[in-house]
Parts: sequence; structure tokens; C-alpha cells
Amino acid sequence: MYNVAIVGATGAVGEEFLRVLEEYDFPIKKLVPLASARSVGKEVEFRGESLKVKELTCDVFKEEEIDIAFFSAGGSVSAKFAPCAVEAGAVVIDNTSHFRMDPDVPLVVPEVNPDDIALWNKKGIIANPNCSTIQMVISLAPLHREFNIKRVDVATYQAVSGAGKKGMEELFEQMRAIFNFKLDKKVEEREVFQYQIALNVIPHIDKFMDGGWSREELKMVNETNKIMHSKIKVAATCVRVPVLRSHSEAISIYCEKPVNVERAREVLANFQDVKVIDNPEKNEYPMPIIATDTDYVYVGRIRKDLYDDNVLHFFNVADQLRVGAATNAVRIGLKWIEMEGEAFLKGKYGK
Ligand code: A2P
Ligand code: 11C
Repeated sequence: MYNVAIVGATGAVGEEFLRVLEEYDFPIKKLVPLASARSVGKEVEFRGESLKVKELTCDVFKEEEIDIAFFSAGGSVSAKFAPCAVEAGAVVIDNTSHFRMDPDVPLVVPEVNPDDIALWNKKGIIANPNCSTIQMVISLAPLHREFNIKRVDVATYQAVSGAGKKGMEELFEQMRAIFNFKLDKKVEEREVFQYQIALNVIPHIDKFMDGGWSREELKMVNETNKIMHSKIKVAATCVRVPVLRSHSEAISIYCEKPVNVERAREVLANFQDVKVIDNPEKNEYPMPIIATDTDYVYVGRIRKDLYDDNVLHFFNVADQLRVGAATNAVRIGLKWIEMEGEAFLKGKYGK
């Protein structure tokens, strides 16, 4: 059994951590919810008990004898406090982008590259990929094995909760203002998105980098290849849409081998944590309202290109707070326990 900390326990992903840890019956001796000084005194629910939120400090990991620390409070918080947790003898499973491309930090999606967890000890940190990347590599992995993917073009439709609780509040407030015919004022007050998000789509997530690519788009390029140990060419267009929860992705893959729709459905359906919903004749396809609150990547609209035998198109949807964040991190934690837990406890506590 392990002492577990959640850093960012009051946030959108943090709250999901509490649910997922409980649902997966994570072997927890003690759970310590951590957040900023603003949240001290707040309570969170875990396994029917109310737990008081504590302030994140460098010393708290040693004081609470933390073994596993899940971080989800932003990159600068991980940069500052993950080393404190490691120093205190914990393994850090980090949900931010801060350590992802560090060659000494494994970047893991357990369905795709579980063996990379063995490298955790280089820095004591395992990184959880970006939510848009996680759901994409889960569907790419079985297709890559079958058809050998050379290039991926993807357009995302990303929910506002990807920007945290404040993103959800901003959409709610703007929708409320629309119903009250007072939208102009709310748009002036916006904090999270660059433009009005209610009744709009914004082709801009995170900041723009060289060549007109956004950081979110480049994460999909670099993280995909680190996780898949591949050199796939990826071009992403990341777009924020007025959906509360679950990211969608329209994906095209360009393969070395000719593609086959039936075989694609078969390898996807047989892959861990994927569900194929693909009956266009019955209007059945993946959507955020199907994926939300579940732990699957849903794939549908699978079709062959009209011109090229080696190109396949499909639509992917997953709950990005769960599959794309909390659930992936908890699955990493469980796999780490299976692979390394006994040796870790023996080294730390002599048992
Ligand atoms: P707090 O609620 O105390 O601000 P979200 O992604 O939904 O915006 O949530 C962010 C999470 O990260 C919250 O739990 C928030 O805590 C936490 N957080 C943000 N900044 C800090 C910080 N400097 N120290 C500790 N926790 C932080
Ligand atoms: C979004 N994907 O939807 C982002 C949020 O690198 O973990 C997650 C950013 C990250 O806005």
C-alpha cells in the first residue's frame, strides 16, 4: 500500500483523479490532496470521507511520507515541486508538459509503450502526455502495426475543460449571457480564450511558435513520436470548440501498406481500451456525449480515401480529463506498481 499525493486536487483534472483512484481501487494507505494556499481549508471527497486540502510546499512530501505523487497543477508548479517530491523518495507521475521531452523522463501511454516505465528511475519522474496526443496514439498504435503509418494529418475539436475549470466557467457564463441577451459584456470580461467561445470555434490552443504552428500542435508531433518510438510525419490543426468535455479528432493516416477498412475495424476493436462505433447507416459514430465520463477511446467514420489505396480516414473521441489525463496517469501508476512496486517498497522501507 502507498501514500499518494494529488497536486492540484481542486482542479478539473485533480477532481477526476479522486474519482479514478477510487474506481480503480488504487492501493492507497493515505491520500493527501494538495493545492495552493487559496484552497487550504477546502475539503475533497475520497472513498466516502472528507479530506482537508493541504498547501503544496517543498516539505510536505517528506512530512507525509509520500510514495507516489500525481502532479496536475501546471508546468511551473511541476518544475518547482516535482524535484522536492523525488528528493523525499516519491515517484512523480506528472501531467504537465514540463518534463515530457526530457530524454531521461519516460513519456507513457500504458496501452502503447508500458515498457518505457522501466526508465522511471533516471529522474524519478514519469510524464503523462498531452490529452490530444494520448487518444490519438491509442488508435494509431494498432493501425501502425497493421499498415505502417508514414504520415498523420489531424484536426482536433477540443473541449473547454482542456483549459481547466476556468475554461468551463467561461463557456457557461457566455451561454448564460446569450440567453439573457447580454453577451457583449461577458465577451469583454473573458479571461481564458482569445475570443468568445460560445457559438464559435477558435483555431488557437496555447501559444504560437515558429512557422505559425501552435504549441499544442507541436506537442502532438513530438510526443507522438516519443511514445511510439517512430518517425511519423504529423501535421495537426488544434481547434477549441464550445464543448464542455471530451476532445474529438478527425485523423487521416498515410501508410506504407494498402489499407483495409474491415481489418482496421478489427485491429482497433481488439486493442485495449478502444471501442469502435461505426455504423453510418444507423447514424452511429463517436461523439463527446458518448465518451464523457468513460475510459475508452471511441473510433468511427472509418473509411478509405477516394483516391489513394494507402490512406485511411477516421474520427476519434475520448474524455480528455480521464483518458487524456487522470485515467492515463492512474494506469501508469498501476503499471509502475506491477513492474517496480515491490522493489521500491523494499528499497524505501525495507519490506
Ligand atoms: P487552487 O484551486 O488552490 O488554485 P485547473 O486546471 O482546473 O485550473 O486547476 C489547477 C489546479 O492547480 C488547482 O487545484 C489549483 O489549486 C492548482 N494550482 C495552481 N497553481 C498552484 C500553485 N502555485 N501551487 C499549488 N497548486 C496550484
Ligand atoms: C487543452 N490539451 O485542451 C490542452 C490541455 O500539455 O497537458 C493540456 C495541456 C498539456 O487545452
